[in-house]
Amino acid sequence: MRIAVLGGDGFIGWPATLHLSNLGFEVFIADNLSRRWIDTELGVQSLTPMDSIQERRRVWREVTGHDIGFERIDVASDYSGLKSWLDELRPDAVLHLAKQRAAPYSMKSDQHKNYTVSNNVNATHQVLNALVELSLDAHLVHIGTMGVYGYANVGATIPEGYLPVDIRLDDGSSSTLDILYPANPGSIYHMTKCLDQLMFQFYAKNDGLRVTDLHQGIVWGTHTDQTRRHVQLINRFDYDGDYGTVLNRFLIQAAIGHPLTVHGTGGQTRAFIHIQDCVRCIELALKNPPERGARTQIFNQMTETYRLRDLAHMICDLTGAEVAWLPNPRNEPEENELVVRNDQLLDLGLQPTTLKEGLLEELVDVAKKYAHRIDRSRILSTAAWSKERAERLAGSNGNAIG
Ligand code: USQ
Repeated sequence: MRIAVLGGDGFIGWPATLHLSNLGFEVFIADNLSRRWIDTELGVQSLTPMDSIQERRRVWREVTGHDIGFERIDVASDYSGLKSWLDELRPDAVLHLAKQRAAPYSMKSDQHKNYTVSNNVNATHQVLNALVELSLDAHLVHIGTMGVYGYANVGATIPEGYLPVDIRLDDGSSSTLDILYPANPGSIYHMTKCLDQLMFQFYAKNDGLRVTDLHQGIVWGTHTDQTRRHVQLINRFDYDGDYGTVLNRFLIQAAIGHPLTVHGTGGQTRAFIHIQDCVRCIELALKNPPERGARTQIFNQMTETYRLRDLAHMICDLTGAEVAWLPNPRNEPEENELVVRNDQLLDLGLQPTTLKEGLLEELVDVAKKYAHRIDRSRILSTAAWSKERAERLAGSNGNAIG
């Protein structure tokens, strides 16, 4: 199978590329290297030292004999570049990760909101548009988010994308319809993923495109079997307040003796998946496309749910860390329940890696090894969801941290 990976230089794109290349697929990356530029903009760096994309590909070829293609293309703004690249490749599948993927970054300022919306929405639309224009029957696999469902306490299990609803008809009878689960985004970033869903719905219906949307939970971990093969194949690992995600952040904080930055009560419950399972799920999705003419196939790509304060306590028990209870910069329910169906990927063969399997310790070790690269002043999350929350944050001045 020939696969075009849009955004193959990122946190998921890179290990996914290696995983697919290792399976013997022909893999070609298009990436504008924006994640590296955003590091420069923010003045932070990955905890792990990353080589250039060219060097990474060279090392992979040396280690495995497999080539990975690379073209520097801005998927969101360079439509003709994207189209001619796809036309030349004629891939069997397109894996789409060419997104600004951080909720806090998307909420930092009006400019970051504009950038996130224009980049993310245009990127998805230009890919769909190009596939139709080129009459390319490639299976599009997109990394979406569990965040499209929101975190309201509905009291019912979250289904995989679609909700059967009874509609009361004018004659008093009723009819059942499967609708996209009501979108309930919690940030500008999550909002773009809700908009993606509508674009997929339209293009699957109107043009018969084959689309799989993977509604992914929070990814934790950094290494996969393939990134472990050489020190220069290492994956990026974000710890800062804009791009670091909660579990990886807590583990890094524990490793360097920083109190764990729990927002609010820590009563937020979220879905999680390890990076190794994430790349396996991508493989499973690629191998199991929907039929042409079918609706978008939606899989919930997560393996466990945890309440944040339980996670924090688990890490404190493991490492002796302490918790800092911080004002929450986000508008989100203080407490929520989350029960999620994920039968489809399990049925396809996913064997979940759980938090209990010793990988937490591995991450603490990675963090200790590279602790000298951490700028402690970049740990707190400063992007606030509203002006009122920004004032509260400024007032607290990070005082909860001893
Ligand atoms: N949180 C803390 N302390 C921290 C950082 C985060 O308490 O130091 C809390 C947040 O307030 C939030 C939860 O942890 O309640 C999750 O935050 P996060 O930054 O780990 O994750 P999120 O912003 O939701 O976004 C991440 C990825 C995104 C992906 C999403 C999956 O950046 O690309 O789509 O996880 S999900 O959360 O399931 O929507």
